[in-house]
Amino acid sequence: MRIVARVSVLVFCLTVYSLVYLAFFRHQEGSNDKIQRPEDLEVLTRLKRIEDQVYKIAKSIEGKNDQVKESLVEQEKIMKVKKLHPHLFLFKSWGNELSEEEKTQADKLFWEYGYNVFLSNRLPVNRTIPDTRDHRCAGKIYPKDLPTISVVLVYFNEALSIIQRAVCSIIDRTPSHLLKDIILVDDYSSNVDLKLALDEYIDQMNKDKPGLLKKVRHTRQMGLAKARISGWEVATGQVVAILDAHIEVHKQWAEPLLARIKADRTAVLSPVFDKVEFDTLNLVQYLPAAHAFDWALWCKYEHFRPEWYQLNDPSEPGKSPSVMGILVADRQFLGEIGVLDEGMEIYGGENVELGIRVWLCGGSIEVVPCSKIAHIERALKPYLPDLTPHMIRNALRVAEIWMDEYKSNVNIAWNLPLKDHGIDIGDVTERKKLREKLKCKPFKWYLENVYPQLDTWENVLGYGVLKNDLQENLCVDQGPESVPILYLCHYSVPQHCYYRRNGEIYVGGIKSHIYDSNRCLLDSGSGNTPKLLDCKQSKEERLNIQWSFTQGQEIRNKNTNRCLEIAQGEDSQYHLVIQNCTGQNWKIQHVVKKF
Ligand SMILES: *[C@@H]1O[C@H](CO)[C@@H](O)[C@H](O)[C@H]1NC(C)=O
Ligand SMILES: *[C@@H]1O[C@H](CO)[C@@H](O)[C@H](O)[C@H]1NC(C)=O
Ligand SMILES: [Mn+2]
Repeated sequence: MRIVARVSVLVFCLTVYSLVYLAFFRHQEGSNDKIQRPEDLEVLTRLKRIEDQVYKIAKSIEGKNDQVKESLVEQEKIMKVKKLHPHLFLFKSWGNELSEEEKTQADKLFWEYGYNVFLSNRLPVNRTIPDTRDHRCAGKIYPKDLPTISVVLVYFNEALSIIQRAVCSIIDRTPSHLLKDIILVDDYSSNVDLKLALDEYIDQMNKDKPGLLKKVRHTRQMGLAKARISGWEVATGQVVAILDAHIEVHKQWAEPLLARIKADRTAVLSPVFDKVEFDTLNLVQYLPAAHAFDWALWCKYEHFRPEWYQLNDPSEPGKSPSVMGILVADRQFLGEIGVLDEGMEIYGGENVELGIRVWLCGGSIEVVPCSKIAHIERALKPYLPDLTPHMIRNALRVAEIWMDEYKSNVNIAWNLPLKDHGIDIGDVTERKKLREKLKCKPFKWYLENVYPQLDTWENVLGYGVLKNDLQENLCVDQGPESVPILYLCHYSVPQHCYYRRNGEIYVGGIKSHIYDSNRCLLDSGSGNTPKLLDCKQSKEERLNIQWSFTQGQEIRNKNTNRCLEIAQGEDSQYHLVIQNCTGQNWKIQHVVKKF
């Protein structure tokens, strides 16, 4: 059977200091689609249908030993991509005029850092970038007596010229009486120029303004959350901005943030990012959007709430369920609500944890359109393992501490059993105590008031692979088009099925948001071929998408009374069919509520 693959675009949280787009081909179907930007929704929806390969983007910081082992695997995948598309990345729209020697050098640097260091080293560190703010921003007047700000830049194996450009932009574009210090947090980088050469640069900068630049260098990998906390600890400004180091701040980036926090010290803020292309280092303007996530706790862009659109002024701050990672907050308030969860490992989920905690424990999150930051979206970074295990672990931890009766949704999203999944989430007692001490609201409040677009999945009864007991090595699979198939069990997304109390059966994943539609199994009423179609559309057309199913028994369509069964075709292979019920039995992998 042909192996079918489709592309999914995963959007990782921005704040990933070594976020790595590890682009490798996963030869299987996947529908783990993440939405990029509201204005890209249409494009992405279309892409989802036609794209044909899975680009998995991954990143991680890993303990040395694991890294060596796993990096070999990752390296192999990257080599494969490299071989298939030698110039796919760096030279697609840049570098035509370079000599072969320069190209080789640029390519080497690119594979080392995941962005164009060759070019970065040749651009002025004080380059100007276009003003991409809404035209209303330039006319805004901010109070004179704003709070002071500390800027924390967290990085791991960043190029020196990139860090210098970030620092330079902050110094040039923040009013000097407000800029208290810039704290460089090195989470155990290995590249040499971040040692002596960076120290020399710091000394030189501090000649003009002693103490302006500070460096925290860790002697072992702390992971994103702890590295950020360590920067917060050193900060002395009234406000602290915790940023990536591969950024450049825009003109007047600080004033709108400081003014908001002056007005409300419990507001935790995010600027709006522009994209800096990894190859040309050119800027692509992004429009403001809220920051949010799905039940796997992958971050995604989200529409603002309707009230924001009613303002009809895109320069106004908008409420947001979460942050992508970059955050700006009153330093003391951030401390009062527990900064970040130190129990988070490596990467992932810590931004969602912050978002939920801030909202539930007395604050709010806002995206501030007049504050803009240009951020390099890396193309890839080799030598690093898959971050998924860390994502899962951290997501389960967030669920356990914050999500009350909804915590099982994280298990469902990752297709893990509800109990005994065997994943160690660390000690959560301190964080649970913090939640009690701060008298935080229940998670239900968050779902109802802050992020109602999240589907609560309350009526999901069963999830996981779906097997017929006549052929237990075969699983129901979404198949290539709109016809579900039987396929050797591989337990990944295309085979993830869901049974809901309303009788719907999804094949090939479940969407986290109510505005998205799932793919429903249906009996077209004639013929023997089952179909898989958009649920909302099927409902409108009154197609037969409701099934009665008891775990371990038949799956019978409520309208046509026919069953989902398997039958041997002329090729002697088993196929998925719809036919008069003959008493075949099905089991779904995990049961949420007995059915
Ligand atoms: C950048 O720095 C150079 C050297 O100090 C200076 O001549 C130039 O005017 C600066 N450019 C900008 C845009 O500030
Ligand atoms: C299926 O059952 C219906 C109703 O019992 C019957 O009319 C029909 O002939 C059956 N079809 C087949 C293919 O056996
Ligand atoms: Mn980043």
